This record gives sequence, C-alpha cells and structure tokens, in this order.
Amino acid sequence: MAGSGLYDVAGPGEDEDVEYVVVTALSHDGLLRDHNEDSLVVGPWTTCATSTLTPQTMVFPVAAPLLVAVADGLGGHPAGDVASTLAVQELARVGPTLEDEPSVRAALDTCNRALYGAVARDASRASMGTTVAGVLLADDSAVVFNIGDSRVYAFGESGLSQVSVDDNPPLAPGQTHTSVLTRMLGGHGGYSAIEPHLTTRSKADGVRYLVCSDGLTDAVDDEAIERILREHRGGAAAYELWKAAMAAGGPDNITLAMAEIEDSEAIENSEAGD
Ligand SMILES: [Mn+2]
Repeated sequence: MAGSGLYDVAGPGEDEDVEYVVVTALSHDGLLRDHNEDSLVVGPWTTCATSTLTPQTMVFPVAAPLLVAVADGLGGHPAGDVASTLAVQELARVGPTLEDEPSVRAALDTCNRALYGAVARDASRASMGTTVAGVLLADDSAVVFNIGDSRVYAFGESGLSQVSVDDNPPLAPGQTHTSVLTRMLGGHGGYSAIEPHLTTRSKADGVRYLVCSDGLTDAVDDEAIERILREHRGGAAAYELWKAAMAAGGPDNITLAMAEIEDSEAIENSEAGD
C-alpha cells in the first residue's frame, strides 16, 4: 500500500514506476572573486556562501514538491554572503510547506522580512540584499519564481527558454549586461516590500530546468548554454556549463543547479551504463 508521504514506499511486490527529480548542483568562487557570495538550496540541502568542490547530484522522489533555488548576494553592499545565506536557509525551512504560487510568494515575503530583521539586529549589515531565482517542482506543475537577475531556464524539445524575468534597468548601447538591479530581496535602507515574478507552468515530459546566478549567464550566452544542454545531461551538463564560464574568465561566483524529472527505469538504465 503506497501512500503519498515522503517516507512511504511501495511494499514487496508493488513494483511501481516511480518518478524522481534528479538535481545536480555546484557553487564556485570563479577566477576573480576571493570569496563566494552565492548560496543554493535543493530541498532540505543548502550551500551557504561556500564552494562545492565538485558537482553534487541528489535524487528525490516526486512525492512532495521540491524547491531548487539560487541566491546571489549583492556586490557593492555589505554582507552579501549573509543575505544569500539567510534567503536559502529560510527557503529550506519553509520548503516542505510550499505547493503553489501563493505559498511561494509568501515564502519570498518571509525571506525579505528576515533580511530586514537581520539588519535591524546588526547595523553593519545595512542595505544587504540578494537575488533569488528558482523552481518549485510539484507533481503536475512547476512554479518558477525570481527577483533580481539570477535566472531560471527551461530546456525541452523546442530548445532553451528563459522563464525568469531579469530585474535590470535597460542596457546602454554596447552594454551586454549590468549588475544594477531594479528589484531584490532586502537591499534598501529601510523595509521595502517586494514584487517577485511568479509563473506556474504545467509539467511537461522531458523538460529540464536550469537555475543559475549571473556568474554563468554574464560569461556564457544563451546559444552556448543551449548547445551544452543539447549535448550533455545531468552532472555532465552542470560541469560543462561551469567549465564554459571558467573558460570565459570566471569573472564572478558561478552557482547553478540542473533539475530533471526521470522515472525509476531511466535511473536504473543510466546506472547500468556507468
Ligand atoms: Mn553574481
């Protein structure tokens, strides 16, 4: 008798074709920054302004919604590492309660209040802020959200499409990117409410989600990202994306997570192929 809870499993003889979310994630300083101000959350797991030495792959049954998100602490403000850490820790804490757009919106609001609360307790953190971008993968839908310029991409049969909305001002002629943000979590002198971008997409078979900080997308353009995702899957795709950002000079911290839905049969086949 299989239930819907996370720890309920099929009994002997109940050979169900279970679906899994396979997430490969990494966070790296890049080549020019002396520390990492990006943080990452995958379900209950976080990396908080620290670097993973290698891409980490985690497998979750699609029994409960899974949150995957990246936060990039604001450069030029104090305590960017503290801001991104607070955001992902809050998202990891409330993750199990998230199921739809309103609950994700409320969680982001809680993150924003937590940042201003931390500033109130320690003035050296005044105006600290962070981006956040991610996807909540549920049984039959995906809630994509962001504030700031960290990105979420969907990659499917029709190719790569950015499904987050960059909160940057218009670029000047000749400019290819900017670090100026028009929206963020925290980041202001006093409390400021947020208006995050949220969309609910129906779950489509074979769609893979890429969540990343601008350390990837400022260094590697969409065409190159799409080419890598066509040629590689899972951990290999994550590694190749990181390598491309490093080859382009690694100008910023690079954090990314690739999430793919697979059925148990596909996972067994890929393990057998190793
Ligand atoms: Mn960055």
